[in-house]
Amino acid sequence: MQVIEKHVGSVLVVRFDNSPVNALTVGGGLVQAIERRVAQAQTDERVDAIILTGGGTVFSAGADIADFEGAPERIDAIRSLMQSIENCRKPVVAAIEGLCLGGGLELALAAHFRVASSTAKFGFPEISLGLLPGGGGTQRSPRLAGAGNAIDLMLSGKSVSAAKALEIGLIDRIAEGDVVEAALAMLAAGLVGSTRRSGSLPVPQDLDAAIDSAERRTGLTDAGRAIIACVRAIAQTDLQAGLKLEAEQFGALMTSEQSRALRHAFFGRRIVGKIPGGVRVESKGVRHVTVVGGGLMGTGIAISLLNADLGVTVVEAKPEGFDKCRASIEASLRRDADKARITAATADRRIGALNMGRSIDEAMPSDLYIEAVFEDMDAKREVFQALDRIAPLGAILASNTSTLDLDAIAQFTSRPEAVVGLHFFSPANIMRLLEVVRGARTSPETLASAMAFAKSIGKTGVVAGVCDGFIGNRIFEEYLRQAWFLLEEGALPHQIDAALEAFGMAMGPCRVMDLAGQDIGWNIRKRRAVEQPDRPYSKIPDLVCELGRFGQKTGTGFYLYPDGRTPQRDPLIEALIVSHSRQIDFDRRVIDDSEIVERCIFAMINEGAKLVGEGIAYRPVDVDIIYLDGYGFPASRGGPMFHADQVGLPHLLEKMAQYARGHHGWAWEPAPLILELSDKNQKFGDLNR
Ligand code: 3H9
Repeated sequence: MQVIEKHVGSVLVVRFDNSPVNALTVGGGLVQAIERRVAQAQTDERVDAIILTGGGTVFSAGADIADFEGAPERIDAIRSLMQSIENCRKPVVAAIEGLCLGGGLELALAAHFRVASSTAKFGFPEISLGLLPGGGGTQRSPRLAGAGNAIDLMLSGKSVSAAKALEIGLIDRIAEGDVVEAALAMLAAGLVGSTRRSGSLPVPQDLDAAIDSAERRTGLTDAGRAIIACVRAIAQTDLQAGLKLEAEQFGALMTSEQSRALRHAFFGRRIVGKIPGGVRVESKGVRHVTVVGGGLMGTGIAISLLNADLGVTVVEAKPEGFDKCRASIEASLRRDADKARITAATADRRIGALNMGRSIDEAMPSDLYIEAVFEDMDAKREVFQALDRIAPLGAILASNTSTLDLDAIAQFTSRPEAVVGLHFFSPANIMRLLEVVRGARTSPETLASAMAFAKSIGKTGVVAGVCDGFIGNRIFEEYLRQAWFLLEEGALPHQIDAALEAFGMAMGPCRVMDLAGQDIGWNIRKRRAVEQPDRPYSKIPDLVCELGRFGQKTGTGFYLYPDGRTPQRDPLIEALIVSHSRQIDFDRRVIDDSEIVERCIFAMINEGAKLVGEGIAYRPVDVDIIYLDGYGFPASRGGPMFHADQVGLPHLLEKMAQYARGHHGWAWEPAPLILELSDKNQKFGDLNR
């Protein structure tokens, strides 16, 4: 059933019934079902007015995003519904409780009157999917709320409260109590009548000023520009012509790679939360967490836990570390209050939820223990043996290791089924990604609970199997390997960074390693020289490290940092690179940007495919989300594996074969999964279902 209808006197109440978010699905028939009810009510003499309403927590989250993958004409049904509502000769009232987003808000705007509960929320999130409001939103919202307010809503994608929506004219009333009862009372009192309340044209000067200011914004996307074009049309044409333009723009955006990539990421973030094999992701109810180790990582983890309103104990043995950790946590929470992100009372409450201990024995009984001490097996052994001794049965024991063998760590306890990896990314209170590492003996309940915990603290949890570097860093190593080879073949750091930043990476690899600390990569390369002598690296980053240039923290790395932050080319490093090429007898050549991008990104894809093939990553989309949420991969490209599907696997293999004939061609052995998919004429996307 798509709608539930009820006659109350002469009013027809139509309640949407499409759990969980009342998506306005065309494929599933909700849109057509609402339109049918509206059409029937027009001719039904028993009906004088119609109320459209949703559920308690969601009026409607908008159009069904899955519909956009099908035939574009399908979407016309939504516009037809909006027109039927607006043109209905009997008053149509939207009674709104909970979330009213995207197409859901457009439906409300097409109605003649909008009454909402005080907790309702309104927004146009389409821009985050690379789209514009395509159900009349670009035309009706400026007429109701003013061009400036409407543009702000559409370009930001953010939601506003019912009070704000009332203030700007997006809705007509806030109801005390039940919204349907309130709508019925208003109809009975003749407050709604049959007059249309779909707004009036904005004053031309206001419209021009709003458009001017929107056009000056930086970072406008294709969707942003299309929104502005549609709002501009309000001054030039009538509503119908404006709606037509909006529909055309929506169609173009919907089929663009940018929007397809963003939709892939939307569903991807939800798919990665699912554990194959029907394991239900549910929490054991984590309320109190002990973090062992109050260094940079432990401090960041503690902040993110306090921000999620959990009780936290941080155990730090070193006196100076103890004081620094407490001070950093307090400073971070106070800063949030100063910047009005939270109230002072919330900051106080969260600071009050922090306990500090000097030894594990001082930890309060916790539901989850997160070890964040330095990367040394003996240190981990000591922590996990102690945790095994003190942690209550049923608690989760987690390690934040990024390089060590989780299965070996689990063996330090008598309960390896309760041990899981929680690999936070630095700064842990900011970065959205959390790799949840599944050890050989981690129980499904522990894994499910760790994933539910990730969601509860606002992180995107992605499951990774045990291997050196897990998913993210194992791929990153191959990306860097190509970047460093490119340096010895003819490229310079600024060229590599510029090429990859133009592709869309948040920061090029030379800058990233200067920021993260060149010594981190150096340590890994030293280890690899012993473990994998047949997979060498370029020596160039080692030469940089040998000069004591570890990046921003030492003031110099690949670049100079005169102001501490902004990279500046350094002739000394460029000379060092050129001289190294000479030493290894390599004739430097001009390398174009497309080769830089292909080699770095294709190496990433190849390793990603190996990880999926080995079962370390459940699905290609897991790799995509890790790269989008943890490594600055451009959102508009949907992640490395989605990008590979756009490039085409046969073309990818061809290019890899070409690079395999070049410098250090051994690094281009194709992942068996790519060969297999390409043979079967399939894509990575086929494995995500
Ligand atoms: C639009 O409206 C275009 C129109 O302007 C024009 C048309 C012409 N469609 O996030 P959750 C699924 S574009 C389909 O885990 P939460 C979601 O995949 C749309 N499915 O819950 C998940 O499925 P599963 C503009 C949707 O409580 C389940 O619902 N609207 C949609 O954490 C639960 O979702 C948006 O962009 C959808 N629209 O968050 C809003 N929405 O269980 C997108 C959700 O199988 N949605 N699903 O994994 C959201 O932001 C969040 O889902 C919401 C709830 C805040 C609503």
